[in-house]
Amino acid sequence: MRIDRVQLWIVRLPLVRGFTTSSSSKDRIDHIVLKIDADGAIGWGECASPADPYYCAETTQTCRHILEDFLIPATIGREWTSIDEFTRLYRNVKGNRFAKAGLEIACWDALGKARGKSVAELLGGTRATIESGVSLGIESEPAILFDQIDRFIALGYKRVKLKIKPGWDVEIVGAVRDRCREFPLQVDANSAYTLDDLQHLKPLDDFNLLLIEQPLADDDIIDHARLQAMMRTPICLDESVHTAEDARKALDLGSCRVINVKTSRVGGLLEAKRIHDHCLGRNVPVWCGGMHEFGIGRAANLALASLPGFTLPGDISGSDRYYHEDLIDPPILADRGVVAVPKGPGLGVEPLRDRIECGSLYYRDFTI
Ligand code: OSB
Ligand code: MG
Repeated sequence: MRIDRVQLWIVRLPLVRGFTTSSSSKDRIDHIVLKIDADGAIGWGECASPADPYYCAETTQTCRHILEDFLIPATIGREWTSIDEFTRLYRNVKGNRFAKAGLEIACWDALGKARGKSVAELLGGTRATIESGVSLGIESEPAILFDQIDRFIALGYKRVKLKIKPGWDVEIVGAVRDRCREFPLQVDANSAYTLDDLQHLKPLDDFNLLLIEQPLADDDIIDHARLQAMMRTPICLDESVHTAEDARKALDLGSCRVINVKTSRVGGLLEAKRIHDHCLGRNVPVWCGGMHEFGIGRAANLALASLPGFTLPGDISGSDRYYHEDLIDPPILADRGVVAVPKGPGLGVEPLRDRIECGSLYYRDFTI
């Protein structure tokens, strides 16, 4: 395969509901959308980096810079026969994994279309449907959160994830646990704590949580190991894991017992599959996290989550939770908390050009 043309948009969509975590607050999402022409096959990709550097170091604009000045020049016009070979074209580019993921996803889509196979099939997926949970932000009032929880449980979603931070943790999680008894519940701190905050973290052990996601620093696996040794509840890493090697080291150290695999955080589907394979080999459960993806990135996440080791419900909710109108039509939706993995060739979704252009803040076209 060979990429002859890359089209790049920055697309802005307003969120149906604002989203607040311990580290950021947003009411709209700016993602880069990529379209590649490769040997006559079209591939779509999405960079799901946040616009601000509060979750990770990358932003929409750093992704644009790295794509325009390094990744696209390194790959356009070059021959490749596998995704592994494709990613080697930019192996000298350090980090910047959200940027890499956008282009890599587009290659999977084009490769699938060229071979008449879905990306899920190319990856070795075994599931036709995915169990879906919801990730609920920090609210100004507990009652607003309770209403959200009631609504999504009634819709059939399979588990609830609550964002926590100091001051919105033990009390609120306890109150939610009292309201929804046995319902699968987990929390995500987005790095809001240190080991000095044990008075906030230890009591979480009493709430029968599935896991506690990224309680400590984004660049830490040492203190997470200390914390895991003190807690019964499994710790799950998100921000700290960028590669399969990171996953191995974190598991060797005992820093976590579960991993949240995000296609975009780890540089694309190939590295995400490597993390999955490593965890499956060690009997470590994984689940597919999300970054408020538009339909393109959401479809890539579904292909990933079709792999057999994704045994916990993911953050791949229906698009209607996030957007009034997605870039793809029909949008990806949940039915009683279950989302179907697209079956068509490639990612199996078709973005609408007018929706992209309507939300577009920026456009550039690259040809050989
Ligand atoms: O930490 O998992 C996270 C969204 C943006 C950035 C980071 C995170 C999240 C979510 C929402 O939790 C996941 C989703 O619903 O797409
Ligand atoms: Mg997280």
